[in-house]
Amino acid sequence: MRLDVVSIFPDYLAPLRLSLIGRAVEDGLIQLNVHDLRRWTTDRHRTVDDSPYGGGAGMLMRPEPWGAALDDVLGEADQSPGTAGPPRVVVPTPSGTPFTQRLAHELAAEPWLVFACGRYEGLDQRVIDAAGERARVTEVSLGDYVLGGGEVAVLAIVEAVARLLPGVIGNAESLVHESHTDGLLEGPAYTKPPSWRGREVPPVLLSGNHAQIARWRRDQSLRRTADRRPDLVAALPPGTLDGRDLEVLAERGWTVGDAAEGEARLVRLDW
Ligand code: JF5
Repeated sequence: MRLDVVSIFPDYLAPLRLSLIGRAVEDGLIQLNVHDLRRWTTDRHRTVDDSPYGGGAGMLMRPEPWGAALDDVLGEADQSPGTAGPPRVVVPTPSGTPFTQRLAHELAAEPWLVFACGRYEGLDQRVIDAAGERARVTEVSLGDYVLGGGEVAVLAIVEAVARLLPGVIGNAESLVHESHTDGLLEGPAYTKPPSWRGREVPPVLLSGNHAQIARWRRDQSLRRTADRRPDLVAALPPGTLDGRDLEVLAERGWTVGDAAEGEARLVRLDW
């Protein structure tokens, strides 16, 4: 996979040369190109920002350096083996579509990703619109908070995507589990020693009874999901839940609602 990142702080992307991703870059599984946006400025002060039309607080990124940068980077299509077509362009922004494990898998199937890191209040919309006529552009959000720029979001997205590439994780089994637990949070996990500072590992995990262990883990996942992520519980298809699942969820106030119209769904009775 080829990755290009355009940023006014290219050093921010240095962690991509470390650890798991660094190894994949060294091994040639990932071709990583980090570009300084200011290379495409033409004025004495290498300006990348300006004030927004219509007024308002903060600054925006001027379109000209971005236009020139994307012309050059997207123009390299024919020179890279395996990247004959246009890349997928990813623009991190709090107003983007949510980044999920599903989107990580989708991006991992692309041969070429280009990341555009905004700073200040983001990019002039015409940069996104113009790039959209030459490539598939996806504005992506990591969550409902505001970072100083897109760089840290790119680190997170690249880490989530790279570990899905064949050969990046030695142990392919660690990826299998993830698809199994679809839609529920992982519950608590324990390792040795069995007793630590007066705290015991739940005895069921030491029992050797695999059916009982699986049931206990599912109970823990359901409870944790109900406590922390009611949105995920509401999205569970009731048809995939057994009687014990419903019992555990009922402890947290969830029940299968009236299927008068459409599909049956979980609802929370709050009083
Ligand atoms: C950014 C304008 C980009 O803050 C983020 C972000 C938050 N969730 N996902 C991404 O990106 C940097 C800030 C302001 C454009």
